[in-house]
Amino acid sequence: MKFSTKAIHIGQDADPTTGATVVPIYQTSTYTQEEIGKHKGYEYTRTGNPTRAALEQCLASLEDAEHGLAFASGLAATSSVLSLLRPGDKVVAAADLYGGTYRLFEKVYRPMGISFAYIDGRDPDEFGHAADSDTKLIWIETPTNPLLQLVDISAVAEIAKAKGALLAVDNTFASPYFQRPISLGADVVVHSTTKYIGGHSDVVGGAVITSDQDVYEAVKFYQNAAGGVPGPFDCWLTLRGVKTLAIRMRQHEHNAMRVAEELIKHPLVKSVNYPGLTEHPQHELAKRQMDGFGGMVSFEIHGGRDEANRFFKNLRLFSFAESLGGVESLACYPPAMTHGSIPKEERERRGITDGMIRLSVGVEDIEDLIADLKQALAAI
Ligand code: P1T
Repeated sequence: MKFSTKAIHIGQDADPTTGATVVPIYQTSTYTQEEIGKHKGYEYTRTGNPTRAALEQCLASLEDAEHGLAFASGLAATSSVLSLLRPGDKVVAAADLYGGTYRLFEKVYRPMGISFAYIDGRDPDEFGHAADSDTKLIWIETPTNPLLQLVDISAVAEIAKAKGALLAVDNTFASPYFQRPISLGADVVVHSTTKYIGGHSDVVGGAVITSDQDVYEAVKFYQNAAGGVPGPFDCWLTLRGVKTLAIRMRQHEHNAMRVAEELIKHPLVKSVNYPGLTEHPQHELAKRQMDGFGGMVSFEIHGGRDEANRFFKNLRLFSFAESLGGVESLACYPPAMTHGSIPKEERERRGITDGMIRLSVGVEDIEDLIADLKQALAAI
C-alpha cells in the first residue's frame, strides 16, 4: 500500500461495534471487564485506548515500521527514549537540534548521570570519533532545527551498529512523507506530531516509532509506567491531520522552494538554509536520503535583533510564533524563542546568530506569501 492510502486507511477500519467510518473518539478513562482477567483488550486509558491505538498503527505504517507509541508531546516522546539509559551511559548528539531537546538533555538527564557529547552532525566520522564503549545512543535531527543541516542517516546507522549504540532520528522536520529513517538503518524515530503530522497547529503530541522489539517493549513499559500519554481527542485530531499529510507536504515543499529562491536573491539576506537549493552544501545528500526537501527555511539577514524585530512586526500573513508544520505560515526568532534555552555563546558557536530568522512556510497562495516577506524585509 502506498503512503497516501496508508495515511487514510491503516488502523482506521470501520468501527467494529457501530460501523462508524471514521475512528471514534473513545473518550473513556476505563473499560468494563467481564470477569477477573477477561476483557476486550483494554483496561485503562493510560495503558491503552482504541483511538490512540489507531493513531499508533497508522504512524508506524507511515514510517515503514512495526510499532508506534503516541505521547502527550514531542518532548515526552524524546524523554521515553532517554528512559532506556542508565547512569554512566553516554549520548552522542548532532549539535544542531531543537532547544527544548538540548534543555531536556542538559537540565534533566545530565544531572541523572547521563553524559552528552555534541558534534558536527554533517560529518559522519565525528560520530565514530565521539562514540566510546559507554555510548548507548546516538541522537540526530535531520534536517536540523533551525539550521536545516543534514545528517547522513545510513552512514551514521552503520557507525551506531559498529559501536553497539542505538540510532534515534527526530524526523519532525522532514515528516515520514519525505524521509523514513528506519528504512535507512535507524533504530528509533521520534516525532513531535504537533508539527507536520497534526498539521493544523491545534494539538500537541509526540510519537516513538521502531521495529526493534526490545526498544518497543521498553518504551511501551515506560509509556504506561510514567504516563505521558495523549488524550483520545488529541489522538483523534492528530489522526485527522495525518490523512492529508501527503498533499500538505507537497504544497509546503512547493511554497518553501519558491520562498528560498526569492530570499536568496534579496539584498538584505546574507544566507539561506534550504536543502532544496542547489547552493545547500548537502543538497546531494538531501536528494539521496529524502523524497523531498520539506517546508522549513531559515535565513540570516544583514543585521541583528533590532532588524529582525522590525521584520517580524511588519509581517501581515506570517504569524510571529513558535512551532511549525501547520497549514498557516509562521516566522520565528530562534535566538529568543525555540533556542532561547541554549546559552548565547553555545548558540552562536553552533551558528544561530542574532540575525537568524526561521520560517515554517504554510500552504497559502505562494504569491501572497512572497509579497508578505518582501514588504516585511523592506521595513527593516
Ligand atoms: O513541542 P513538542 O511537541 O514537545 O516537540 C518538541 C520538539 C521535538 N523535536 C523537534 C525537531 C521540534 O522542533 C520540537 C518542537 N519545536 C518547536 C516548538 C519549534 O518551534 O521548533
